[in-house]
Amino acid sequence: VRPSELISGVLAGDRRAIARSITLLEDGDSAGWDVVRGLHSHTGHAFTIGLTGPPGVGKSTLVGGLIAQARESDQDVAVLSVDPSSPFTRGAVLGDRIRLSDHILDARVYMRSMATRGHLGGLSEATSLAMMVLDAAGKDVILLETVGTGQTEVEVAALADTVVLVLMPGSGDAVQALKAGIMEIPDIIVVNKREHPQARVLAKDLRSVLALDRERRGEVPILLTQAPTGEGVAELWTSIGTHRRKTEARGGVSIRRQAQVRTQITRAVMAHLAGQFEDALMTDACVQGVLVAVQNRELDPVTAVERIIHDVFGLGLEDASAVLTRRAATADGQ
Ligand SMILES: Nc1nc2c(ncn2[C@@H]2O[C@H](COP(=O)(O)OP(=O)(O)OP(=O)(O)O)[C@@H](O)[C@H]2O)c(=O)[nH]1
Ligand SMILES: [Mg+2]
Repeated sequence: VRPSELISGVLAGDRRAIARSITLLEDGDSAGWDVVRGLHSHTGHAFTIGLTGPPGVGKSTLVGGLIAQARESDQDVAVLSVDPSSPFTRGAVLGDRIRLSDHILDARVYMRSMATRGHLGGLSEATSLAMMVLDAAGKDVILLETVGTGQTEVEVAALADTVVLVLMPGSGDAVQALKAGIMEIPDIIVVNKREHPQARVLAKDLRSVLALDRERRGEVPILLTQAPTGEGVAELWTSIGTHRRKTEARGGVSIRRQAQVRTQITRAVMAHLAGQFEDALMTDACVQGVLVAVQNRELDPVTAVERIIHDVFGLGLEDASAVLTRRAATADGQ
């Protein structure tokens, strides 16, 4: 299929064209870049909601509830499930599919999972481009589910306009991560499995952690839900709407998007360059010569780094040593 056909297919909302385009992006296929180029001017409409949290807390079940809410207000929905730990899930995660099966026949709900295989820009780049495809396909709401509370997961969730952290009784590690500032404070926190006797204790702990954050104190709603019965889901939907209106009123959505664009692009540049230089380092004869010289103790490692920077970047030796000094200065500053 040619990129031009994929572009017109996506713009018409064709599911196969959407699926094919996202697969190209997962694979880092250059045809995918052409699709992005063609679709970009048709984006900017979709609102994205990120749900992140430890495994098994009920994210997918909540996503099912949120789909129902969006469909009640006659909006087109897409769901992207992103699993950073699993490079081999393509198309659909079966378990999620079963959980979301209520919506499987609805032509205005599109669901898929995504992962990447050795894609240089990484999962967050591929995900943000996939979101662009869904946006161009006319989706009003994109629900982005990521498993986990590590760096990559939070990075992916942060691509959303509203970030919802889902926890349940037993998610103490995540509370500690929030407390230690390792995990960024989300826009909304959900304590799911609220019928559990410890749910209220967790909500209380979270409130005391948030109280430590001067800037956002009192700003982050903590909601209790029971996803399978739908209890609290309407309130979550309302809360997401409130966050959306508040940030839009402050111009916050666009500011956030601007920040995302900057981060995304600089990261992508660095990732692609790093990949390219790694290849060069592995194959370049001069570089290999320098490495052998260090092994044989004919050359010290500092001079070796300077030489390689000189070779690969084509910088003068003095500039190469300035690169080293600058890096040392940055490291000291941290
Ligand atoms: N008791 C109870 N069980 C729930 C609740 N919400 C979800 N579950 C169950 O918890 C299990 C995991 O739910 P999922 O929605 O798949 O959780 P998830 O966070 O998407 O899981 P991963 O994607 O694997 O990280 C399922 O068996 C759900 O039926 C709840 O509020 N109460
Ligand atoms: Mg899930």
